[in-house]
Amino acid sequence: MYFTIPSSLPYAYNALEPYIDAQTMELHHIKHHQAYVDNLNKAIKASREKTMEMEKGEEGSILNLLLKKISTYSAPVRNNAGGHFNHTFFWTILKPNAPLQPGGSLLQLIEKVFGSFELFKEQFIAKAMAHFGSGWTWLSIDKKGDNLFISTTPNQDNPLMDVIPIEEQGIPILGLDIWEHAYYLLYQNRRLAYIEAFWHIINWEMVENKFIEAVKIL
Ligand code: MN3
Repeated sequence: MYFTIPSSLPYAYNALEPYIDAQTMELHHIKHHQAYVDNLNKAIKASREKTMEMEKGEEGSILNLLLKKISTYSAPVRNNAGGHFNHTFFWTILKPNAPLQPGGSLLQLIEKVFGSFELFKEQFIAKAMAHFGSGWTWLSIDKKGDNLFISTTPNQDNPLMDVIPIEEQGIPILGLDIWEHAYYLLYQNRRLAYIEAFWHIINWEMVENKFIEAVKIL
C-alpha cells in the first residue's frame, strides 16, 4: 500500500453544520476518499507504473510528482490520484467559524485581479454553476506566480496535472468539490445553495498559507 487517507479531519464531522452536514462529511471522508485511495493503490500495483520515486519520499511529494506527469499514467491512476489529492486538499481548506474573507497579500492580489473580493466570489460561483457534471472549481496561481485565475476541472482532474490545457495549469490554493456526493444529502439538486454555503466555511488562513508557499516555489 502506498497511499493512505488522513485518519481524521482537522475538525469534527458535524463542525461545519449547518453548511455541510455531519453525515455527508463522514461518508465523504471514510467512504469516498477511502475509495479513491484504495483504487489508486490497486491501479499502481496492477500496472508497471510503480516508479522509482514511489520507493522513496513522503506521500505528499510523491503524489505531486505523479500529478505533474499524469499524462504518462493510466486513466485509473489519473482519476484516483486526482481524487486523493483533491480530497486531502479540500479537508484542509475548510474550517468552522471561519472569517469571511482573506487578508494580507492574497486579498491584495484578489482585488487587483478581480476588482474586489465580491467580484471574485461572484465569478467563482458563476464558474462553479456553469460546470457541467462532476468536477471541481479552483482558484490557482498561474505558473508565472503573479496572477490568479478561476477554473473548473472535470472528474478528479486538477490544475497541477499536465493533461489540463496549459493556460489552466497552475498551483491551486482554493478548491470546491462540486460532485453531487459532496452536497446531495443536504441540498439535493440545489447546487447553488451548496456553493454559496461554502463561503461560510473557508479556512482563509490555510488558503493564504498555500498562496505564500506557492509564490515561494514559483
Ligand atoms: Mn468528493
